[in-house]
Amino acid sequence: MKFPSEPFKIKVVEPIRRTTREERDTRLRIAGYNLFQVPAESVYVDLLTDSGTAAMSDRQWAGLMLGDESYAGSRNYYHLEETVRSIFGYKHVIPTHQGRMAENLLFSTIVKPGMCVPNNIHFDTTRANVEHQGAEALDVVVREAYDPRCDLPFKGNIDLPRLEETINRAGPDKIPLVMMTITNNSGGGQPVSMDNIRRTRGLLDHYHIPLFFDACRFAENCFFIKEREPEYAHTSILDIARELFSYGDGCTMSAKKDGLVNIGGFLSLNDGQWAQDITNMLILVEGFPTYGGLAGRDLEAMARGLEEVLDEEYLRFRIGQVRYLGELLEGGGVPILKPVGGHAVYLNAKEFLPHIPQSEFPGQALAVALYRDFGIRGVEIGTLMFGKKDPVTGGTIHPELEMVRLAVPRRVYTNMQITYVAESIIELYRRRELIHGLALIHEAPMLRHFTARFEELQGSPSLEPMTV
Ligand code: PM9
Repeated sequence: MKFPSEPFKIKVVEPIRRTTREERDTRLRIAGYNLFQVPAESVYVDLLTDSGTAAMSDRQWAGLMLGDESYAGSRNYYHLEETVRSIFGYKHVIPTHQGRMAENLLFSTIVKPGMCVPNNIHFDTTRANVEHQGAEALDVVVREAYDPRCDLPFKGNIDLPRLEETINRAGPDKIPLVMMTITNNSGGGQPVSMDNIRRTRGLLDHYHIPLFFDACRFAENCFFIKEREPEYAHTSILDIARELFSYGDGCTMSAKKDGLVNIGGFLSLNDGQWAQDITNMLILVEGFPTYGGLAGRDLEAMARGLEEVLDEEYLRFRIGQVRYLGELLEGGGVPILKPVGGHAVYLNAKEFLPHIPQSEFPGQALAVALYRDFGIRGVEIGTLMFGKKDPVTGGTIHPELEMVRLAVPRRVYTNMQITYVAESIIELYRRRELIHGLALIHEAPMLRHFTARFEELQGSPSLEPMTV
């Protein structure tokens, strides 16, 4: 079956509200055209993020009732520790309330000002946490990652010659670790091959530099390895994951993605001294090491989610549903980043809206139009999220990719809702010249996309009032 149907049935439903175009227009104005500021109740299909938005299974909900809320030594921590060790294989397991806290603890412990942290592409919170330490966050993904039309199986791979050049330029002692984001979110949810991971490990061994994974979407990455690297065609997802993590020294994890939970994360690593320093800091800012900012029941749901996410039936449907959306859009002529990633379809805003220059935020303008006309919320991954100030001219350095990400929550929407999304975007594409650019009127010094405010440059196009 090309697009496998849902390997689950629905036991609980959450009604979603239909809204008028007029209401959505008002919401946008109040929100300063920032979709992070729009109340979720005014959204019909919410593809803002696949993070923390999964539907938990009956087994996970049952696990919540087994939460042991003891301050120290909760049995759910030991279950989580055992589960993480059996998949990831690292000695120390440090729970955190979400991924960015794991990043913050790791980088504040081992990264010093003037250092450099290479990654295939840093996600926004990873970049911000590295830069917050006064270090450089450097992206060293293969060149093809920046070409949305280039259809290669592993566009998340690290460019090894560039990595080696960086090590020689900065000096190995200035590189406390190399990160690898699996799958590579900011580059289109693209996977990294086992071959590339093995070679990266080989290179780093030569310079005695540790390798860490940003493991949020590790199961999806492992599924792509199984599908696309022939020698893994008959290996289980669990065994692929075990081999993959064996090439690293540790990982940060936002379990809000492939942990199939609404909150949770962890850091796992081998180095005893780092683990001790991180644990000391954890106690100061997050909580005792056997709960790390979470309730016992959350730890149980996370342990169970990590077991479930390795199920191949689930992954085949999951990757298939995202691919289904991508193929419908392509069929309608809509420019998308190729190949379709693991958790999201990325609209290529530069090609969708060639009449809007990057200085007028075409990605954000497209996301705004999609919400206003159809009640669908995506997220800009482009100039707003990754544009940088030029220290010399004071102008903006635009990122190469200007995209709108449609991230599909896990086990939440039916294929009919996904079809609605595709048909809406195809309709919007037909009248794309009606969409105008935006002017930025407020920005925070860091992670500006969450709170930025805009004005429309030419007012909103007047269309028939539309209820979706
Ligand atoms: N990613 C996402 O939507 C949620 C925040 S932005 C709306 O993609 C990677 C690769 C991520 C990520 C979060 C984090 C941080 C780290 N690495 O959100 O702190 O995609 O749990 O994880 C989001 P937390």
